[in-house]
Amino acid sequence: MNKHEVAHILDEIGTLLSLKGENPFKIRAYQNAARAVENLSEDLQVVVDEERLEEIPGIGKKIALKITALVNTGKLPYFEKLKKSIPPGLLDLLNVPGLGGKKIKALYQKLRIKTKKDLIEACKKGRIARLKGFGQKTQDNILSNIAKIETYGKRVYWWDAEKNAQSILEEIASHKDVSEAEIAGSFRRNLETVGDLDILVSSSHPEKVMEWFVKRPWVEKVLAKGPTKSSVLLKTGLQVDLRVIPKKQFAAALIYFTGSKEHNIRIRTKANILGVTLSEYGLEPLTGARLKKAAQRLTPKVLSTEEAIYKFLGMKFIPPELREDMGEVEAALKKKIPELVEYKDIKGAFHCHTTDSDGHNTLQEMVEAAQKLKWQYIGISDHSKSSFQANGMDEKRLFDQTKRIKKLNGSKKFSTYVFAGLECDILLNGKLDFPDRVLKELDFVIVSVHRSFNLDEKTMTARIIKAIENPYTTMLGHLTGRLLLKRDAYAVNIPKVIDACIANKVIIELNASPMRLDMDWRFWHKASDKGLKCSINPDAHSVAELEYVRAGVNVARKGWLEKKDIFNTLTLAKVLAYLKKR
Ligand code: DGT
Ligand code: CA
Ligand code: CA
Ligand code: ZN
Repeated sequence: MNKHEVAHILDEIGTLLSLKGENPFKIRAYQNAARAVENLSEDLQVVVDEERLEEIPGIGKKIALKITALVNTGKLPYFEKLKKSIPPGLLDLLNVPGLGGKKIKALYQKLRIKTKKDLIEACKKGRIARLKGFGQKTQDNILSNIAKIETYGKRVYWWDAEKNAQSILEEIASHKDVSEAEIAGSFRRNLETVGDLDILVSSSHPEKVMEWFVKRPWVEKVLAKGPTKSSVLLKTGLQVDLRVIPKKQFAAALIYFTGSKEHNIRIRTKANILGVTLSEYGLEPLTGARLKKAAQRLTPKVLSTEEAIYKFLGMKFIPPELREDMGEVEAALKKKIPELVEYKDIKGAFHCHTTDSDGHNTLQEMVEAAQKLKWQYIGISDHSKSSFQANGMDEKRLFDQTKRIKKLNGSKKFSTYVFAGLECDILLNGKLDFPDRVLKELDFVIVSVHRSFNLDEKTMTARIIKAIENPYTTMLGHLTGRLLLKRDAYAVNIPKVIDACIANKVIIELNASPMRLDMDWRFWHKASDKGLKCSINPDAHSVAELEYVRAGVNVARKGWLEKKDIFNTLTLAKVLAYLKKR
């Protein structure tokens, strides 16, 4: 069992314990251990073999034994027993936003609610509203959240799909009868959520590959099995479609199944103008007058790679993440495809939390982790006092933190420089949570909305623009407050906010948390052309979450952004100069 799978099970144990009403310390121990394992920089198997698990902070003796069992045998009787002791429907209730272990336990004990169906019924009868600790508002929220889950369907975060995708792809690619293997579909296009994984392989023995594929241990259920296409469900609920394609059609099929549908339609039309048809099976001459001329140009080489096919169509290669029919076809015809930002261009990151507010790691741990990532700098921005739910800091705690940051920089203990900042609440009236006198002492200020989401668009837009106009505002945090698959964006006029940021030289963050990815990629291309700068911010609440920057880079690419558009591709010296000037 690899570290992701082990971490997943430890997390699940924490959840199960919370459903049982176990003590919070025990629950937190499992959650911390999950994070420690996920964050491990060396091979988990090696650590287990050398019996060094307990040396890892966050892993105690008891949990170390459980991890060892999981890694060595893939099984854990404790976990199996725990699962059996809880009605299966209760776990499903955890998917309802706003319901945690504690609430679910109360619903079960007091109203015998065991499934989502029970819950809907109880809401409709008004029984939840009457329950102590719940009330009318909670009941309304539960009902609307359940409706939301159904409309969002079974999509998963790109980031979660990725945990399965890479290892599955590698396993399939290493099969001896497989010559090429790629993931296509929305996953390859770096869409923020994916409906299913589409894997394409080329092989001259499709049946053999299919037989083998549906019998993989990670397959939970086979949905369909055919000679060239099969669909399976993974244990995580994600669907994987595998298609086996003859070698000479692979590139055309890869384009077709990468999509998007809208992009495919555009390039197919272009092909028709040239006298050929483009389909998943390749390029073929259209019948009729131009047949001969087109057919002459259709040599096998034209079909050998995606690049060659685009070239045949008179276009530059279009990176998969741009294939959304949002101007990429026109750009490719003019040979003007942007040079998209890459993770290696990133020099550091802002918007990181610590234990000084609601983060899980200390300042030192965060900086040490940034140093391991070879970042030149890290920007610490804990919550401000109005975010009391997130343990926001008052003035005294804020200045205590800035002092410690200065000292840390002075000590030269880490090669990574630390910027002292703040994620400052935008209050209801658009004012910031601290007066200018406090803000001016900081290296940078991110302003974010964390409450009062239910304003009309005009009021919300004016509120946010007022915060942007504060002279100490450096960046705007998670512009719309959306939580993908969970909570819709609040009403706000995004183009107006973009214009206000450009006018006030305020950077907009691309919040790289895989649950947010906010501001949405669909706005970046136009905004950056107008002069908006983007900062790819992990919004990290633990050292492991610094990795979110990778998710942010993916989405920045999808938004056509280049290195020059991204603030945190600047070197430390340039960032220092920029922040000083502001
Ligand atoms: P998803 O899975 O909902 O996140 O989105 P996709 O884009 O992965 O869609 P999926 O899995 O239904 O199909 C994969 C690709 O196959 C899709 O991006 C484009 C191609 N495709 C599927 N159906 C059609 C179709 O009816 N027409 C065209 N032109 N392409 C299609
Ligand atoms: Ca798909
Ligand atoms: Ca599919
Ligand atoms: Zn925030």
